[in-house]
Amino acid sequence: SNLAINSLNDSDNNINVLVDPKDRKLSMVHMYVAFVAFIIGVFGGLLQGLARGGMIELPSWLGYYQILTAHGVLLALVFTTFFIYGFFFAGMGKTHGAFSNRLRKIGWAGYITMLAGTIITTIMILLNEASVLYTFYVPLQAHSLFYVGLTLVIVGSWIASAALLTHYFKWKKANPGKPTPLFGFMTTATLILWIVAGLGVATSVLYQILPWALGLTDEVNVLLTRTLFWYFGHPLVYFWIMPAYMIWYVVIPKVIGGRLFSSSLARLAFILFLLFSIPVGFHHQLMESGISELWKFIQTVLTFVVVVPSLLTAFSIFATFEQTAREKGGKGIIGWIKTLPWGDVRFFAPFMGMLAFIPAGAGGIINASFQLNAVVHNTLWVVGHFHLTVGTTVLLTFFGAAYWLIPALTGRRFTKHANRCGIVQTWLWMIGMFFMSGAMHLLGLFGAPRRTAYATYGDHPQALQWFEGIFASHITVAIGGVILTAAGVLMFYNFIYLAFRAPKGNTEFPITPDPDDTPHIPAFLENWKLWIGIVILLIIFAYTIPVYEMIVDAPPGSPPFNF
Ligand code: HAS
Ligand code: CU
Repeated sequence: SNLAINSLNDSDNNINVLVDPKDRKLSMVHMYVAFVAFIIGVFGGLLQGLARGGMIELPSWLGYYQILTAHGVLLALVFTTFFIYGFFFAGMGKTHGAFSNRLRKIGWAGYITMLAGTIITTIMILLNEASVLYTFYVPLQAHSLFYVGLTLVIVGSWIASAALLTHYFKWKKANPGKPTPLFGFMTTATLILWIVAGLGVATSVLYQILPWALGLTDEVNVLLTRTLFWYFGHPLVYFWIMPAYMIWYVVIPKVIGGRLFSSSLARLAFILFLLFSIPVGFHHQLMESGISELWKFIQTVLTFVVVVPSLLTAFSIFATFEQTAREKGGKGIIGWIKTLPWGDVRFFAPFMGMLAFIPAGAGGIINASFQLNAVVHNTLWVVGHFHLTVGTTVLLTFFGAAYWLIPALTGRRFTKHANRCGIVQTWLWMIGMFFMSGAMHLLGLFGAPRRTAYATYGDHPQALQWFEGIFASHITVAIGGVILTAAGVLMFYNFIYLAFRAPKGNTEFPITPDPDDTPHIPAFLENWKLWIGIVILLIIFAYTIPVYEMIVDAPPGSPPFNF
């Protein structure tokens, strides 16, 4: 298992040359923001777990909802977004050639706009002027600058997207008739999804929430804000998982010394994500009044359609593993698994993420099953669900990429020491999450609420008995949180080590060659106008009538509520 690590530093001599130093710098500045946000977010999570477990009392100047907001915004929004854009700039520079000076400048403009927005938003949260959680549901009201900051993050990401997309389409123009590299294809699908989704939340913030927070309007249509939020919020979770899937599709096959199983299947999965991620937001609003059952049902059905590309991904990745292992002499029905490079954290961390995604995805299907949602909605079960999906699958995959990406960007070597720390880090994360997320799922089934500091349902004996089980207990949640904090600190150490301390040298940027079927890809897969057209039709179909009803039969507007 150490073989892979020994060879990776000199397996390809021009590896760094292939990402222009200026592009590496642009990518790396994203990583600094990502990991600073990460470590602050981790400590937010620790305080919250301990406070809710009744183990500590928060000081009077620090609120539970304030920390909860910081934790959610810094990890789920800031860490992910900055990591993803940093990864995209590096990967597009590697697979489609260096960015032109003009496009790189646009990339920087996007980065600076996002950074400015992040700083404004974080300051408002730290001042306790924005304790509205990462979903900022109205009528909870934050300082208007909080919304301004979030808008800047979205707009900045659009500017950065313009640079990335232009780079992709320039390649396409320069190589007529050729299928585009898989990395660019997947980046493009993800960014189109992100831009179309962002329009929903931007509309809500600019036309509804901001005027109301500034006192220009007295009341706000709560149902409409939530609908526009989830029109964005569901594709948001796909905006997190799709780059993780990209790492599974284009990086992991190279890391394990194999080839991706199929290029057209991978592309089909990404087109399906693009088409079906948006018209499904109502699965977050199944328990809300004011939306008729028919439209909830239609969006529930579409939710089950968007499960399909994840199943295609599971198939593709598993097939890639087996094919590679058998080529290397792996035998038996499952015995071949032994030939995978278990000691290489570049494989091991994402693999553990994949394993976590099996129960995570199953939990998602439970959430989406209309009637079952009544049992789990607004309980800790949902918090358990997203700590497995984004908190484990996405994060462990991003960590697995960071181990080679950070040294590749800074011109350093990915050492055995870093690899060993990475393996320990991955185990700690999995163990911590097993306790924390497992207990959250169970507590949720017993009715422990989410988005609240604590509730014992008036000390009802039955509730107390359920909430104080051996495993299903807030103490277990807190213990898991402590282990996760240790894992988070270790990851931050790994980042600092790989960015500043590891010996100078080369680290491979692993990208698998496009599979053999690439030249035979059906041309329509690359017809972006067609896909954008279908996306718009699906959105019109799923949202027009229910949104119209929300506006003409508007519920009574709500005045603001502040903590
Ligand atoms: Fe979810 C709530 C439904 C996926 C994140 N979700 C949330 C929230 C977040 C979130 C953050 O329908 C909370 C939002 C809030 O604050 O209120 N979710 C789903 C469904 C899926 C799903 C149907 N969610 C995700 C992903 C997320 C994420 C991905 C982040 C990255 N979710 C819901 C619903 C709610 C919800 C309801 C609202 C709940 C409520 O009431 O509030 C599906 O897309 C999942 C499909 C996935 C699979 C798994 C496939 C398995 C794979 C692994 C392969 C393994 C390999 C290794 C290859 C079917 C791909 C094998 C090797 C061996 C050796 C075995
Ligand atoms: Cu969703």
